[in-house]
Amino acid sequence: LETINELRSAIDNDELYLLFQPQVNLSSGRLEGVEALIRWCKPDGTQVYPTDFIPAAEDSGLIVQIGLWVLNHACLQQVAWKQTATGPIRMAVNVSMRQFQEPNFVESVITTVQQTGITPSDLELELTESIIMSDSRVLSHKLNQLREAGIQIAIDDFGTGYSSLSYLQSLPLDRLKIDRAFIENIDSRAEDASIAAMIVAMGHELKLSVLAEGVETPAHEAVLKKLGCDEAQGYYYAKPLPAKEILSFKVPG
Ligand code: G
Ligand code: G
Ligand code: MN
Ligand code: NA
Repeated sequence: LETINELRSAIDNDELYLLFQPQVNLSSGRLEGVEALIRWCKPDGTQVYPTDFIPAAEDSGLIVQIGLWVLNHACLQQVAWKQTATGPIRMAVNVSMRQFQEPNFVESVITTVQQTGITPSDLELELTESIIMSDSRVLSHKLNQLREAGIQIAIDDFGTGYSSLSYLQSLPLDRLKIDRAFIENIDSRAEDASIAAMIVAMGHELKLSVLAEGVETPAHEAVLKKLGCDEAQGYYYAKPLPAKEILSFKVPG
């Protein structure tokens, strides 16, 4: 409860901010997009990580307000970047289950898109596999509305759930993000390399782009390139960075 009261005032007092982690195209070696990741700095300087406040924010429903704050700031940042010489950078925003379940979720996203002026296809919503697995007509209706609006959809932490090929085929999706658990030992455990290979093949079969999360070493990258994985994200390229560092970011190698 203490956390919730502090978090409520954090929104009003500008204690929340965003970091952005680069997403790199593995064939062109170019910066393709960024994932927005929320941070909270308390007035006394203490940093609180999302794993320590997102669950409480979900339980209390405060995540709805926080989610809108994130979406608005991420879109404004993308629009500002697009006006620089660097050109467009896709902006990925995490969405929690509670947020997605709000009856006016899609409407609020579309309103934010219009108010910020972001090109809808420059925005990607990251939904967890558990949201996708909540098989319902409401889910597919919401995804179809987002698709019609031109907004992209990625499945985050993919491979940890049990989505089937035929089920995924019925949904309007754009990208699979391979969970970092499968990347960690991709260069040393044949089983993990096989799972990653299967996800890449499955994604491509479904005409989806595939991004590997948690790429930490050149060896991880080498295996993923060999598998034909489209994009990668992780500490090898950069940790989540303040906005002003994104424009000077250079892909290693
Ligand atoms: O940034 P970090 O790796 O510490 O994130 C930890 C977890 O918090 C991840 O699961 C990430 O998806 C989640 N997270 C980070 N930022 C946001 C956000 O803006 N909204 C939601 N719903 N989750 C976020
Ligand atoms: O669940 P989600 O994929 O949104 O979580 C993103 C989280 O993963 C962020 O908190 C980010 O800090 C973390 N992260 C990003 N890159 C790496 C990495 O290469 N290794 C590890 N261990 N964590 C990472
Ligand atoms: Mn994510
Ligand atoms: Na993830």
